[in-house]
Amino acid sequence: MAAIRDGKHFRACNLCEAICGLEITVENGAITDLRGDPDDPFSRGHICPKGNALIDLHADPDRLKTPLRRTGEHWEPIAWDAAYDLVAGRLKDVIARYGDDAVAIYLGNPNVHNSGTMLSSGGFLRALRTRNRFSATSVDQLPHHRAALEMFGHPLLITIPDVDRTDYFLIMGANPLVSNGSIMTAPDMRGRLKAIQARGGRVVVLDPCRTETAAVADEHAFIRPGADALFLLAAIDAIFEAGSADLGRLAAFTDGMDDLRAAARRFPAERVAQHTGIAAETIRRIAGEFASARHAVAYGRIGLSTQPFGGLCQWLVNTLNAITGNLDEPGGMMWTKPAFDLLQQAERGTAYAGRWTSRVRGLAEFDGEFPVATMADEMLTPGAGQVRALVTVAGNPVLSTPNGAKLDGALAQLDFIVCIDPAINETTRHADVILPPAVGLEVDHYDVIFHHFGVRNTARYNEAVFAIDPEQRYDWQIFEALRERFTGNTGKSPTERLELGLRFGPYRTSINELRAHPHGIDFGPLEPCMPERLLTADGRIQLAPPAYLGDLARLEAELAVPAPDLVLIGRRQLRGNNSWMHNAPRLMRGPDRCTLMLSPSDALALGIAHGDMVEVRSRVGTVTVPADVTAALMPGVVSLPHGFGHTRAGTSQSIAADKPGASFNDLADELRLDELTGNAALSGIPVEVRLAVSNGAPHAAASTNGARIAVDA
Ligand SMILES: Nc1nc2c(c(=O)[nH]1)N[C@H]1C(S)=C(S)[C@@H](COP(=O)(O)OP(=O)(O)OC[C@H]3O[C@@H](n4cnc5c(=O)[nH]c(N)nc54)[C@H](O)[C@@H]3O)O[C@H]1N2
Ligand SMILES: Nc1nc2c(c(=O)[nH]1)N[C@H]1C(S)=C(S)[C@@H](COP(=O)(O)OP(=O)(O)OC[C@H]3O[C@@H](n4cnc5c(=O)[nH]c(N)nc54)[C@H](O)[C@@H]3O)O[C@H]1N2
Ligand code: SF4
Ligand SMILES: [Mo]
Repeated sequence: MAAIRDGKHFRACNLCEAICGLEITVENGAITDLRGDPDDPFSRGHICPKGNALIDLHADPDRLKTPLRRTGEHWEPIAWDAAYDLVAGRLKDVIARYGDDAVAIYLGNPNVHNSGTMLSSGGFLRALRTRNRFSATSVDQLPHHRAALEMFGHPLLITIPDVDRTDYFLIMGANPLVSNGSIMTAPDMRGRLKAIQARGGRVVVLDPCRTETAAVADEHAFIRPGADALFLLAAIDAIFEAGSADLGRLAAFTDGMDDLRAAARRFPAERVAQHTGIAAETIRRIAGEFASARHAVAYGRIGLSTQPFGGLCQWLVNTLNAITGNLDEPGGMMWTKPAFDLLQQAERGTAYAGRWTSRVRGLAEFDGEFPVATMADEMLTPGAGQVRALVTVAGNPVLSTPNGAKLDGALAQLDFIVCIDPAINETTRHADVILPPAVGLEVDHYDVIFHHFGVRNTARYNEAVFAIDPEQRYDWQIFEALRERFTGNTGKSPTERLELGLRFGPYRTSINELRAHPHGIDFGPLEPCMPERLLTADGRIQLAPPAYLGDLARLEAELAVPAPDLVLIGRRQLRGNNSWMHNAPRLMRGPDRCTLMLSPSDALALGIAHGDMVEVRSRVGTVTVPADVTAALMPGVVSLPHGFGHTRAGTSQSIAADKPGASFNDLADELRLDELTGNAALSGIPVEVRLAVSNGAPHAAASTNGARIAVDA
């Protein structure tokens, strides 16, 4: 479909958390230019290769625009109303026969990048009344939510690093130069890191991989996967022992300082050094530098969350910031005040977790969801409450959740699956009905979630660039149509909801005001907001919640266990987005990127040369991929990107299938969880690696750290 009008369109990119402003030029109904919007006060013209891929996504011939129903091995087009009737009828049948919990829901990551879904899916999903709700949260940021809830009283009171004013940025388990930042909406991370250094500050990276971010940092240290909680406790202990722990203004409304001090005492630097791979004096030096910096902030992301101690890690990141006077202070960890504030109606002391448990593994719910690592169990284990049907929205859990092969098998035996998704991928290929919404440049956009994670308070609303064809539907229309078939009524449109939220939000703004500022409005830097914004029952910060103190015994036990010889970690790549952008031609040019990175010393010991095909085996599966021998990897650690493995039959992603790679999650063990939060432990998986097919190159032909960066950038 042609663009709505010729001329320049300004729009925030919906692909990742950086929400860069884009300037899109349209002539004769088609895009002739797409670049970073220099007038966006937040992104200032920044763009990455994925931004341009919005053009490919829009034009993708494999993208569905009208519903499909399965007939045996084939897909058949079906009219929208008939599709809605069919979906509602089949779901109601399952519910009538087996009960509400027989329907499961899986919500994938692009949901949170899409205002239509964010603002309109709730009515239909609640009407299903199932407790079997799952999402990408439990393979991602669940530990952040848990820490926010336990310490500050609400899952969304997540802390955001004030990168633009800090003098010491400690980055653990994140690679923002490639991911473009996560739970830290901050376009142009390279520029923002350089600015820290330009004002005399330091950037320090702890990562088992010498990443693109590590390469521009002032200091990088290898840390053993999963050992971050030990490092953080030792750093906290060192700060207490040096007498420099100081809550500052927070002391008046914070509890638990003594408990924290006593807990950290059990993990002095000398005790954890060997396990972390970082010398005791280095731990103490970094702790001292952190405590004495004018403004310092510690930040941990995917590498800290998706590991067996993810809960402890995100708690300790917050406590390290707190005891050095860097919580709720400029240049430290802060909170946003978004124009559309999801916390506006939140009440103090509300329970959000542990209210019920999953049927098969007895895992606790959090914010109404179970850990996705047990979704297949609920489908495969017979008995009352067994899942028989599935609704997915914007997700590909076969590639994105642990033990994807098991889930793949579980999906194949369900009674009914409906996928609200524009692609036939490894998950949706199992659907009985696919309902494809209009996406990307076809939809109006306001970032409901990512303005909550911004390093500044900004807001931006942009209209669609392209009109939709008469036979296409917006996702909110799909949700309303399904809701009506369950409840007999419909709700407010997403635009009405957004308008209400903006009008009653902290800046009393409106869609019209945002329309008048198509580059976005900057409401200024983050501001101290505690204790006013706290939502704990007693209105105080909990520095040492009992659940975390209780989990320390599990961590301590780890100190006695010898490390496995080889563990697997993941990585992100600039030219992809989890599992779903491998069908964009401009991103897929160049070499095969689904390679196993391993250190030269491990390669030598295993008899593997650069470019050899190697077999990687874990408890749950085996994959074969090319080896990339590189000094960027810590010895004892191998790295594979996730989101590949486009090899399964019956998908319709022609470009992706050309360079299919292998799926990390065919190796990820669904039984490995952070036991405290239920988040999947995707990092640090014990594996065996062996040569499968030699490429004949001599062993010395190792690539270098530099070569890897060149491939990605
Ligand atoms: N091993 C390993 N596994 C991981 C991770 C890891 O680091 N390592 N990372 C995890 C993380 S952080 C995440 S967020 C998850 C992501 O995992 P998921 O949330 O399951 O997302 P994707 O696999 O990227 O699939 C996204 C789907 O959304 C569809 N889609 C795109 N845009 C829209 C839209 O606007 N509307 C609708 N309805 N559909 C849309 C795409 O076609 C695609 O099918 O993966 C997790 N899995
Ligand atoms: N280009 C691109 N951008 C993306 C995405 C994408 O797929 N592609 N995905 C988006 C999504 S959904 C998310 S959630 C964000 C994630 O954003 P980030 O958290 O920045 O994600 P990664 O780039 O995977 O960085 C994780 C780092 O953790 C390290 N690591 C692994 N295990 C450990 C460990 O045990 N300890 C420590 N200290 N480090 C460890 C890895 O080596 C890696 O460098 O990125 C988003 N942005
Ligand atoms: S960094 Fe993220 S938001 Fe910015 S252009 Fe790239 S994908 Fe889009
Ligand atoms: Mo994510």
